[in-house]
Amino acid sequence: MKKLLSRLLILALSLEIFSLLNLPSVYAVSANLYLSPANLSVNLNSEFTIAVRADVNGGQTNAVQANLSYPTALLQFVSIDTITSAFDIQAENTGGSGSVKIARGILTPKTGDQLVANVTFKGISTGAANVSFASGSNVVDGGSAIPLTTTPGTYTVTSTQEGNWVNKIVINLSLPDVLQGNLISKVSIIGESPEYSVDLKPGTTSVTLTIPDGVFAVSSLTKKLKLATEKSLTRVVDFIPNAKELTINVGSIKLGDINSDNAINSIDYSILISSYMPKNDTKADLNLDTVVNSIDYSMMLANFSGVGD
Ligand SMILES: [Ca+2]
Ligand SMILES: [Ca+2]
Repeated sequence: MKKLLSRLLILALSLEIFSLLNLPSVYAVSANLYLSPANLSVNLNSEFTIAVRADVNGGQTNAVQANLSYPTALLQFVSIDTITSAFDIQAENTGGSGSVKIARGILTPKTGDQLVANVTFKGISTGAANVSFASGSNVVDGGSAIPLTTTPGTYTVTSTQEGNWVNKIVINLSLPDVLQGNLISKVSIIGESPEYSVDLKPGTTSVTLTIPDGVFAVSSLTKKLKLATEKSLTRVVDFIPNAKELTINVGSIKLGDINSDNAINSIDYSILISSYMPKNDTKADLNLDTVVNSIDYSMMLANFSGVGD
C-alpha cells in the first residue's frame, strides 16, 4: 500500500512537471526588455548612449513601460531621445535621481525587436555602473502584460589617464592697442569646470588659468573654451585637453557690443551716438579712456555687423 502511494505521488509530481512544461498558449508569447549595448567601457566625464529595446517573441505589443535604475554616484542622467522610437505615443519621459521612466505606445501593435528610446548618461566617477530595469516595467499587448524578462547592462566608467588633470591653460588673444585699461572676461570650458574671471590687457597678450587637480580631466575628447568679454563679441574655440598644460589660441577679441547681445549692430551704434561727447556716457567708452569720441566710433565701425560665437 505504501509502495502504491509513493508511485501515485511520483506520477502526480510528473504530471505537475508535464503541465508546467506544456504551458497554456498565452505563455508562448514572451517579451524581453534589454539594454544595448549590455556592456560598455566609457570615459570619465564623457557621455554615452544606450538603447532601451523591447523584444517580443512570438507576439505583439502596443505599449511599453521601461523603468530604469542607475547609480547616481557613478552616472548622471543626461537625456532621453525618442526620435527613432518604434512607439510614437509618449506617456512618460522622465529621468534623474537614480531613475529613468519611459512609457510609450502605438496604435498599430509592433512585433519582434523594437527600439523604445535611447538614453544618454554621463560617467561622473570611476567604477562599474549597473543599469537595471526596475519594478513597473512592462511590455503590454492590448491591455495585458506579456510575461517579461529583463536584461540589465553594466557600464564601466574609466579614466584612461587616471590622476591626470589639466592644471594650466594659457589663452593667447589680442585686443586693440588703443585700449587704455583692462577688460573683464569670463572664461569657461563648456560642460566642465567652473567659470574664471580674468583681466584682459591691450595688445597681443595671454592669460593663464591655473586649475587644481580633480576639476578637469585630461582626455582626447574635443571641448569648447568660451571667452565672454565685456563690450565684446563672445569667442568659443574648440580644443582637445590632451595634456596637463594646454595653450589655446583665441585670436582677436572684437569690441563694440555695448548692450551685450553678442552682435555689433545698429542698436550698439545708436547707444554710441547718444552717448557721444559732450554727454560722454562711459557705457559706450569702448577703449576705456573715459571719453566717448572718434576712437570708440572707429572701433565700432571696424567691427560693425560682427556676430559672436
Ligand atoms: Ca549688441
Ligand atoms: Ca573711449
